[in-house]
Amino acid sequence: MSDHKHDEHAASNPTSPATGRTSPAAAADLPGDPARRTFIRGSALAGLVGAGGLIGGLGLERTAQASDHDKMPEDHVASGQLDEYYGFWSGGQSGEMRILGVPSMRELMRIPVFNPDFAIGWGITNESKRVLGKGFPAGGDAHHPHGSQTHGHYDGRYLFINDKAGTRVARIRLDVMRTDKITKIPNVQAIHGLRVQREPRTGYVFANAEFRIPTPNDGRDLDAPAKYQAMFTALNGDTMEVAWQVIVDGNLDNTDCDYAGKYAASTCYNSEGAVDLAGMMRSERDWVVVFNLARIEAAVKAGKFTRIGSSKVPVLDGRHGSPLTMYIPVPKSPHGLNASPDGKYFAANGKLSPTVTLMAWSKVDDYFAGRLKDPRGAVVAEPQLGLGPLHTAYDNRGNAYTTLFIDSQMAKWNIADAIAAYAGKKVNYLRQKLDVAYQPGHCHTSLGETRDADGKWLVSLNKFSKDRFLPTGPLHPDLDQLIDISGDKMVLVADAPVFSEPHDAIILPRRMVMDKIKRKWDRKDPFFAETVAQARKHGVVLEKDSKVVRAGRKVFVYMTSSAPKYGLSEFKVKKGDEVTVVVTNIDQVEDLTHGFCLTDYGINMEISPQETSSVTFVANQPGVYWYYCTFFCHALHLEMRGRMLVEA
Ligand code: K7E
Ligand code: CUA
Repeated sequence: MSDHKHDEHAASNPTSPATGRTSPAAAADLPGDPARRTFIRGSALAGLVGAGGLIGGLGLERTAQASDHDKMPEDHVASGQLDEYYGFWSGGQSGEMRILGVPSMRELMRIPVFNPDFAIGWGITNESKRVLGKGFPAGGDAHHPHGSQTHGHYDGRYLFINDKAGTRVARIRLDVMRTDKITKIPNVQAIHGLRVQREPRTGYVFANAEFRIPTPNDGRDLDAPAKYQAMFTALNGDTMEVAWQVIVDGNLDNTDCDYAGKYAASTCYNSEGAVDLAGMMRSERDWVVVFNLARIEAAVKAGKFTRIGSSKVPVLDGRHGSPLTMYIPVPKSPHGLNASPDGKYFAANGKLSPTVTLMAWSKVDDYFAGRLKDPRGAVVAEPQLGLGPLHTAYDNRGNAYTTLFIDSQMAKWNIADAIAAYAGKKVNYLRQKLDVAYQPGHCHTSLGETRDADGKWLVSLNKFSKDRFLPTGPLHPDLDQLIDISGDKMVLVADAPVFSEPHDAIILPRRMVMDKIKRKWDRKDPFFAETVAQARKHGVVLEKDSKVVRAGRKVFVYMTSSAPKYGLSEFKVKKGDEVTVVVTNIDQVEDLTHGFCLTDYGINMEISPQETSSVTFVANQPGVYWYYCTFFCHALHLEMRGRMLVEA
């Protein structure tokens, strides 16, 4: 009777509405008039800096159009059916990662990463604290989820995500969907852009520091911002240790790398090195900086680096004139950086310029080989797309899709035609513009950051939802819109409201993820191995024994859980004892998770089938305290409880 937890509810709550509210307006199908976009400088700045006015007007101009998808919507996933794709969504300033089904856009699960979470006890259990580290911050600002790759294909080992607020990078195991390593990046502040090495494998995880700070940052230099620095960081994806850092000019925004394992590249804004808005806008051009991985590794090997403060990390100088880097001038304040899945190009998105600057990796080869003198020669196209290009995604048919933040549109354009136009040919590279609602930031295509881009789905991650949903108070959800790109035209098929605020997402085929997923914990899993080892020292067999072991003022309370009972229905400690409760779920039934909540002690944790979870606290309040199961596991779930007596 214990294997039918909430079946009725689980299957009946698809979040994506039927289509019919979409607005692939006929007019928007016509390629925009590039001439109109040359107003960009004035109006884009007004739109971005004084966002209120422009955004305020935009929603009202939209007229809902009947969708041509009247029959079965593309995104319809019936009750009980599985989605074709897994989506991994950043949870933004919630600090978590989320799992969505695509195309239903149903939220399947949340993975706490940088954020404490009472449901599963993240930040409460000893196992999670080992990952989070001592004195972890209260949360995080996660932007960019990416999946580990081998030869440019997802390999289903890990997900990685940045924390801008806490200057950290986290790794999540795909088999159990749990965060297993978090690394604080030294010498820098605010890790923003994040990507993984594709060739030969991940390998490196590349992390951009966005804010420039004094080096070392030890309480000086508020008045000398010219001395501030930002660094590009590479971590080892296997150990999550920092491999090296490169000092750059300007601050780093987004990053991507090639498909050959030779280069990574980052957009830089604020080449002025300013510390206020006006100063950051002064120059007409900023740049993309390309990192030559082989040269950086050789320089590390040759000892051509410094170390800063107590950090062991090799720090190299990659500023202008360094042989390690290439600075490609692009229109000012570029944002997204996106490598095309054919392995040939990378695009810097204009943000304040109506253009995307497309560069060729082969020209980067030429530059480092001395065949190309002017780095600007790496540019092979600079299509004008519309106002506020932020990010670009790709299909497998040579097309690119760029979000236009200010125009609230998705622009589809053809790469080959854009290159031809840049070379002087009269061709129209714009294929379509589709209204989205509203102000899109990232966009992402199914498998679009790998060689396996399949040109089926595009998601537009919109920052504003305004009038699209029942009002939820002053704070509105973001709106992630799913677009079918399998045909010649983009067709909007689903709206998914999302909590603040996913910046980016990736979409993987379900078979590759499902192949790796564990339905129960392995008793030998490293996630709780340390807890198991400690029990062994106490002569406790976690799968069998329920007992209390006292060592001075430290008390270890071991118990099993099996629906609907804990192995101990009571235990005694003394006021002031440091108590460690270790619960092992010996149930074998899939989905039969128990919880352990200790009333009035601020403790809850999840114990999934075959998992061991533990928590340590000081018993500072005398009295009887009930502990109870928080996951509805059985008809007698409410009776699954026991008492802790804290003796005065
Ligand atoms: Cu990838 Cu939002 Cu951090 Cu663009 S960022 S939107
Ligand atoms: Cu165990 Cu509810």
